[in-house]
Amino acid sequence: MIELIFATNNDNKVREIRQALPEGFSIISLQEAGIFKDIPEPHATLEANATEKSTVIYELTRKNCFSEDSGLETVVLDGAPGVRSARFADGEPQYASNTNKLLTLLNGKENRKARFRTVISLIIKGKEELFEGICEGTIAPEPMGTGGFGYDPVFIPDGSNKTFGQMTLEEKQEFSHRKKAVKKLVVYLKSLADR
Ligand code: ITT
Repeated sequence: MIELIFATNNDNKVREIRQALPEGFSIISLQEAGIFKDIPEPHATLEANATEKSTVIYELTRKNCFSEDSGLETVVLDGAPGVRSARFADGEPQYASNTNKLLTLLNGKENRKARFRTVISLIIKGKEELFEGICEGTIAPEPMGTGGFGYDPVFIPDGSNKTFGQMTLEEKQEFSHRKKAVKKLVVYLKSLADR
C-alpha cells in the first residue's frame, strides 16, 4: 500500500482524488492527519503554489505527500481567473460570487473557451515531481446543475453537452483535469514501486 498525505483543505478535492485512485493507494487528508493549517498560496503560477503547499506539509511531517493547485483559465480574459480562481471575487473563496463575476466579465463575449488546469506537486523521499492535467471546454451562459464545486455549474467540457455541475462524480471523472493529473501521478508511483 502506498500512503500519501494530501496537502489540501478542500474536501471536494479529497473526494475526487480518492475516487480516482486505484487499489493499492491511500491518501490521508490534512484533517485526518490532525494538521489544521491554512497553507499560503502567494505565487503567480499553479506550479509555484502547488510546490509551496507540498513543501510546507513535507517540512512539517517529513512524510511522503502531495498537493494540487488548480484553476480555470479563459481565453478572452487572458487566462483569468487562473491562479486566482479560488479568490476571484472580493478576495474571498466564495464559489457563487466567483462564478457570477466570471459570467459578468464574459457577458456579450463570443469566445467562451476555457480550460481547467491542475498541477500536482508530489514529494516522495524528499524529492519533488510535478504532474499536469488539462480539461478543455467552454463557459455556459448561466449556471446549470448543483453537483461538484467551484465553477462546475458553468463549465462544459469538450465532448459533452452538460456542465460538470450536471454530472455525477463518475461522469466528471471521464473529462476531469484532476483525474488526468492523478493518472500521471499513479503511473509515476507505480514505476517507483517496480524499481
Ligand atoms: P487547497 O489549496 O486547500 O487545496 P483550494 O480550494 O484553495 O484548496 P485551489 O487554491 O487549487 O484550491 O483553488 C482552486 C479553485 O479553482 C477552487 O476553489 C475552485 O474555485 C476552482 N476549481 C478547481 N478545480 C475545480 C473543479 O474541478 N471544478 C470546479 N472548480 C474548480
